[in-house]
Amino acid sequence: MRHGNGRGLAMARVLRIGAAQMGPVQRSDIREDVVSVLIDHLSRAKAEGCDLVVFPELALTTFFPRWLMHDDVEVDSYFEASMPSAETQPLFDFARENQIGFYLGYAERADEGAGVRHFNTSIIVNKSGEIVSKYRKIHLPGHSEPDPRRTHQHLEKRYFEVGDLGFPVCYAFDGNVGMALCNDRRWPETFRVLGMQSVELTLIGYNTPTTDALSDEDPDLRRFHSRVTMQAGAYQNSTWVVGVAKAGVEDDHPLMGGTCIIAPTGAVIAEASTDDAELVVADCDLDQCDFYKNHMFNFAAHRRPEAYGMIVESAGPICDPKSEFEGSR
Ligand code: CDT
Repeated sequence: MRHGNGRGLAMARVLRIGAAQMGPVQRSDIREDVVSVLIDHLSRAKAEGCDLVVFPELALTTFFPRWLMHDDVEVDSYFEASMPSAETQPLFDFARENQIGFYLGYAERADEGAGVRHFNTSIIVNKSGEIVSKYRKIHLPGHSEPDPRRTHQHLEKRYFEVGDLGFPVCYAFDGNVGMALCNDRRWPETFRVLGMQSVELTLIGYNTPTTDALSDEDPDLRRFHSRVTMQAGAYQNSTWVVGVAKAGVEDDHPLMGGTCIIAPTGAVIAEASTDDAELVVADCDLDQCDFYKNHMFNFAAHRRPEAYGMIVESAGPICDPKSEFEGSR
């Protein structure tokens, strides 16, 4: 449906989006200082006329899953027990006072009655400074025990539970907005579940090391993987995608940049040019999703769910004809 302007004319739904690639956050940085960096991004974005700013995954802290920690107090120091909190309230105040929304990734400590739980979380805050949607990361990469073969650890499975909120899509900023976090972008299932909810704008924050801890994978290849998965997700699900990095050398560990804004065509229309703090701005017409949603990717007309059952029957492959052939010889 297109929105009228009261005079019978349809208006395009153009959102000006700021993708706020952040520089590194060091272990020694305190929350108040990180929040003021985020507010600087919001101010610059407001000056450029943005409606919405997208921040990275775990934007308030260093990427702490790279370390093995045994002290629960130390671990909890990276988590937010409430959102907003005294330290993060200025972000919400800025949003309300300046009529600008944001997406924010952070570590969530949830005390919901059945014990304390920990999630890698993102939220969408509207122009009134209200949280309108929450997502808890589903694809947690890495491992739960330290791995001596690795040059750096990736202990997300140790510090976070698998998200329990599915992949929500909410109506905000005049469109259907969904969220994912970092490793989720590598999985087509993420985008398809959002696509099944008619998503028009998909917001993704990430922290991706420039090198792989177990291989000598080329950094350019890793950038390519980040892009190709988001571009495919955008095109195949007729959605804008905003992918935003925390970049630079964080506590001696290089994180890649590559922040970009991708149209429903799959084309990158704006991108960061450095591995440092940068605000990437683009005008995103949500109505541009309609053509693909109505034609090439008209799901109702063309999808064949009767042939897709094995995708949800098990996590791993359900058969391996080559192994079966070799086993029978
Ligand atoms: N934060 C995050 O999900 N990072 C992962 C790195 C995986 S390496 C074990 C990513 O997919 O970018």
